[in-house]
Parts: sequence; C-alpha cells; structure tokens
Amino acid sequence: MVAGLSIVLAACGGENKSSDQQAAPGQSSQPAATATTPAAAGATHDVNMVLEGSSYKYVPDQLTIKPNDLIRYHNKSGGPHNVAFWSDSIPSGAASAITVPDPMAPLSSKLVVAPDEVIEVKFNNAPAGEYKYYCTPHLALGMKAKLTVK
Ligand SMILES: [Cu+2]
Repeated sequence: MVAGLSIVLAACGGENKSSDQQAAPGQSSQPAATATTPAAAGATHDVNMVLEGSSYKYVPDQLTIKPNDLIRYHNKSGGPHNVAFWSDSIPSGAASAITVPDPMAPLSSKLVVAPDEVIEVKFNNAPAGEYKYYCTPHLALGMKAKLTVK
C-alpha cells in the first residue's frame, strides 16, 4: 500500500520535473552573454592552422583571451599540426590551467591530420600573462604564436 503510493508520487514528481527542466534552459540562455558574471563559462575563439605559400602559420598568431576561454584550432592546410606550449613561456602556475586533447607530452596536443580536424585547448582560471606556443612538426619553419590572457 505504502509502496504503491510512493510509486504514484514518484511518477507525478517525474512529470513536474521534466516541465521544470524544459523551462530552465530558456531562462538561463538569455543572460549568458554578459561578460561581467564571475566564473562564467568562457568565450570560444577560432584559430586556423594553415600553409600559405611556403609559410606555416596560426591565423591569427596573436590573440587575447579571458581566463576561462576555449580556443578551437582548425586544421585548414599543410598538416599535420598541433598546439604545444613552451613550459617556460607561460606564466608560473599556468600549466595546470591548460587542457590539451590527447597530449603527446605535457602541454603538447595530439597531431591533427584530417581536413578541418579541430584541437580544442581549454583554459581554466588561467593566470594573466603571455602564453607562447608552437606546432611541433613546423617549429623549425617558424610556426608559432602567442596568446595573452587578461
Ligand atoms: Cu604545423
């Protein structure tokens, strides 16, 4: 008797819950663009990895971001490319604030080969300062760039 009642209540609760969940995303998506909210999810930036003529480069090669932003590096031409940070060219304490996908080494992402394949580099409370990085296969050819976190 008691068990049957609780099942009914649970079923009612489930219906109410699903209607709440439908309402919530609509309410929260509108103010998400405000930049003043502390600890909010960061913005997303796009950087292309290209071969132009005989030059391998990141475009843009300088970018200013906020401490919790995400950068999507797109393999446009001339791959394989990757994103690797010099451990001595980032602010102190910054290494743990950077997440690279499938790292080959600390702070060094996997290589992307397929057209338009993306490397997502995530920053989590990254300290302010300059972050210099390079492409491992093309470092000798000058493929390097800089981020500024502020
Ligand atoms: Cu490269």
